[in-house]
Amino acid sequence: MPGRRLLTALACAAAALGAPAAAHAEDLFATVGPGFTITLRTAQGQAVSHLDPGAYRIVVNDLSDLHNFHLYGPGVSLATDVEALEQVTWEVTLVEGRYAFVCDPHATIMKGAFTVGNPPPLPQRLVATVGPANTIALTLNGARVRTLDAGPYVIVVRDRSKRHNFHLTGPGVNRKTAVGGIRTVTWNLTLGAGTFRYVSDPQAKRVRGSFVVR
Ligand SMILES: [Cu+2]
Repeated sequence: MPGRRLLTALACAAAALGAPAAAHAEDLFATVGPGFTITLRTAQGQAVSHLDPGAYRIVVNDLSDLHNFHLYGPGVSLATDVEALEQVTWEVTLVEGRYAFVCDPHATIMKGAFTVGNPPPLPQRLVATVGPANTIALTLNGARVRTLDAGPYVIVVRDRSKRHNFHLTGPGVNRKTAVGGIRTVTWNLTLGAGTFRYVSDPQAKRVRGSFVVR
């Protein structure tokens, strides 16, 4: 019976297509409430901070009518209702990148995040200051920058003197604020290997600094 054979072949093909995802789907457990807590854990009870890309089944327990569980990231945006208590199961495919989960009404305090695969590093935040006296500095977490790893950076430039500017030069980089103004600006830069120098142009011999990117 050709018809029967065709059906069997289709069934086998469907099973073969479905099998890899089913075989690798890992269960994760999301819980929000009843208090101001939100968690995503593995079957072993460990908080999720990093996962391999792939298929996951997430069992969500929303135990409060004040909170919800909202998961978002590349290709995923799923949320339970705030006003309802519910248990739902989400089938998701997580790809390389950064994912986060929050309770939407309390997103500043009820939140978590994890990486999948090996996403590129997030930019580090540097603070550049010049003035109000004859001072200039570039800092990372409050410490003066001497060396940096090559990569993406966000530089918040606080130009606090009309007599000065902040002028950064190095391989492929030449950015400056204007003399005569007081302002804060943000630069998004990718710093490659080499020596970088920063000065206040009106007093470039005295108000200056440098660092090395490796
Ligand atoms: Cu909440």
